[in-house]
Amino acid sequence: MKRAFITGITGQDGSYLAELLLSKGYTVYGLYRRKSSLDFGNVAHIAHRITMIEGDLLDYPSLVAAIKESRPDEVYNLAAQSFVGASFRQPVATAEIDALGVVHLLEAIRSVKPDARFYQASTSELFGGVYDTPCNEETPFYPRSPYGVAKLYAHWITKNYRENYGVFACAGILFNHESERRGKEFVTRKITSTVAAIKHGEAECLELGNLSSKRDWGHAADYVRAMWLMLQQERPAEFVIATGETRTVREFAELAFRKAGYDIRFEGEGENEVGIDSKSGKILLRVNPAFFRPAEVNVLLGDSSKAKNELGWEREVMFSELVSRMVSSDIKKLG
Ligand code: NAP
Ligand code: F7E
Repeated sequence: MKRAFITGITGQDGSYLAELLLSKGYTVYGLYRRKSSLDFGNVAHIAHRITMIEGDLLDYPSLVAAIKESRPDEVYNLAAQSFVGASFRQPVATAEIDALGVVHLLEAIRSVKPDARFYQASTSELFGGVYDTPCNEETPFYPRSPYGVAKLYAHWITKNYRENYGVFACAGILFNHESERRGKEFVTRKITSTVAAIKHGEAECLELGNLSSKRDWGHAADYVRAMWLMLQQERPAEFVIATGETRTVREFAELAFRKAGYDIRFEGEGENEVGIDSKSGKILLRVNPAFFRPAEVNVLLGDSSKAKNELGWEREVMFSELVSRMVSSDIKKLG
């Protein structure tokens, strides 16, 4: 029976990956952070099937102890300060966790279990300001946020440990992936949870920043399958994982409202743009400049041909179904 150690197990991807590995018969270990109120986040429902180990990416001794205890065949490093917006306000913490945290973990692996296979959660934010889309494994990087810059270090140190020390280290360059478990500060879940609140009469209006920003959005359950596939290959490598389609924030919001039974039309431009309910004439969506970023990544679109050819990876959840599932789940939760 294979053993896997997942950091970031309480987050969105960690929970889907834990479910996938349990279904494949793995013994699963997960790293959780000490908090004032103990909760296992997105894995609370399966925590009894996982050995949860307390630790922190910032704390090397706790990682050494975790690797000693779990003796993993596979390590998935999903832990991160993952919100781009917060990285502008907390650049140092973001760098410490997302960049240095990774070298702590790689060192712990190298000294305790050097034959463990390692997956690093790289990101399409590495491409950032690149306008030559779709991006693939050969596209040059140009990160546009402290988050992207920290992840760039993590990406290269992962490759470096492979080349210098022979660690079986892979990096998945994943484009945005969302789900019913997505944190509520990310734009998709902010939209679906607010649409649900409006539907239940608990909110009046959704406030967003840049509506014209474009993202390549898939479902997290499909993307964790790609992580696992990468570690089953003969040789470690980098892979882009994406849907190959891109939509604006405006399109996501329009569809989410439609799934909840509202037909909204957009009027105005820039900071004055609003989304109006065609039936009642009420303003359901407003632009609030407070949600704009100091530096924006305007468009992301990925080409995952390599993953299709070499891993046999395909996404199963289409954009419309992703939005439906998130909206229904949020409406149900409030109900
Ligand atoms: P998420 O829901 O924000 O989960 C992040 C996880 O990291 C949480 O379990 C969090 O624990 C943990 N964590 C944060 N700081 C830590 C620290 N210092 N030590 C140990 N654990 C720590 O993120 P996600 O969406 O699942 O993303 C998973 C990974 O993929 C992240 O590395 C993210 O940057 C990367 N990524 C995500 C996407 C995407 O679209 N979702 C795309 C590309 C790459 P708490 O529960 O205690 O906060
Ligand atoms: O923003 C715009 C915002 O915060 C998407 C993380 O998982 O994917 C994620 O990063 C877009 C941006 O995700 C609001 O300006 C407009 O252009 O949902 P987001 P992200 O920044 O793309 C990458 C691949 C990761 O690696 C990250 O970990 O939406 N936007 N109005 C808004 N964004 C937010 N959050 N809130 C708004 O009100």
